[in-house]
Order: sequence, then structure tokens, then C-alpha cells
Amino acid sequence: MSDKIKFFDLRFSPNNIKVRIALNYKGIEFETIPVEFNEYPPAAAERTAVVEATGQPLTPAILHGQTALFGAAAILRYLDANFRKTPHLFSADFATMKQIEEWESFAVTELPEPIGICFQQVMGKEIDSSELRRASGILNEVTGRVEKQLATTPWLAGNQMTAADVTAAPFVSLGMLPAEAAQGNSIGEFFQKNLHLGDGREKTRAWIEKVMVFNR
Ligand SMILES: N[C@@H](CCC(=O)N[C@@H](CS)C(=O)NCC(=O)O)C(=O)O
Repeated sequence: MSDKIKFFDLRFSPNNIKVRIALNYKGIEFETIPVEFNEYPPAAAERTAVVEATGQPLTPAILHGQTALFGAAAILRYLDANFRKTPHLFSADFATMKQIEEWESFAVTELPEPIGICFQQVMGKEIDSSELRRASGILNEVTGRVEKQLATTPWLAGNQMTAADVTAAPFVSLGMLPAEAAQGNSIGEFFQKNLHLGDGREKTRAWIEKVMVFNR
């Protein structure tokens, strides 16, 4: 299929970052269609392009020829199943596949909580600093499992980057945003100042650097 992928991209969203990392890691050419974030929930008018392409307003979303897809997990599976001559994010090995899916489920059930708490504070009228401390505490706690795994393997599910890393890292990265990455984005700057991964996460920090290098 020769068509270039069109990627409807809400730049700071961890779910969109997963797709951008996957496309760059696989070396797949794509055209970015920026989706602006002005208010939450977004005004319908701001999501017409996404709704026209996929029938619904949420991102990430892609168009590939006549094929339209939304949801990060679905898009990662589509890219891996249809771009077979590129580095794989999933595995032919049963046990490794099960490991990858387990980390994916961890990433979408446990990691979003501290991000959500921080996001509520951004959108709220008054900042509750005890809630922000609680969010950082939870992020440090839930990443204990990541730090432990990285003590034995270079990636979450073995010796190469997989969908496990691509799905988990964007959430954790919000707890160690470099100032320059957040610059010019009020939400990014708020996260950079207020959400902290915390101590004893050296291997997790190095792992984030390795994954986020593809977030460009
Ligand atoms: N379950 C979806 C998440 C979809 C979702 O909630 N996307 C958010 C961004 S993280 C969104 O588009 N929010 C509405 C908006 O701001 O336009 C996935 O895994 O990709």
C-alpha cells in the first residue's frame, strides 16, 4: 500500500506520543495533521477533521489510504501487522506476546492515574499542592515495577523495544519533562513544574531517554 499515513496528532497527549514513537521507530513516512487543544472537553467544531476521518473525535487517529483507525493500541497493532519489513513492536513468540500485553494493560490501568490527577489541577480553578504531591507519590510507587524489571532486562519485555515500552514510557515521561520540551505549552510547563518521578528511578529515567528519542 503506497499511500502515506495521515496522523491526526494531539501533540502533548501520551496516547498520541505512542503512535509518533512507533511511526518513527519503524521509519514509516507520515503526514502530521495537528489537532489543537484549547478546551476540555474539546468543542465539536475543533474535531471535525477527526470525526470526518474516523466517525469519532478522540485522538490518536490515522488514515492510511481507505483505512481509518483510532486508539493507540489498535494503531500500533495495525502498523506492526501491515508494515512487516520494519522493526517489530510485537512478537512471534507466545510468551513474549503475553508479557507485552500484560505491560500494556499495566500502562493503561495504573500509569494514567497520576497524570489524571495533575491534569485535573491544570483544568481546575484552584491548585491543590497536596494533590500534586499525591500524584508524584503515586507515579513513584507504580514505577517501582518498571525499575525492578529494568534491573534484569534492557527493555520491559526482553532485549528490544516493544509495544510494552512504547505504551508505558509516554505516561512516565510526564514525570521528568525537560524544561525545553515543555516550553511554550502551558500544560507541559505545569507538568514539568509539578509532576515528579522521584527518587530511586535511575534505570527508569535512562529507559525513558531511550524510548522518547523517537518522539520527534
Ligand atoms: N483510549 C484511547 C484514548 C483516547 C483519548 O482519550 N484521547 C484523548 C487524548 S489523550 C483525546 O483525544 N481527548 C480529547 C481531545 O482533547 O481532543 C487510546 O488509547 O488512544
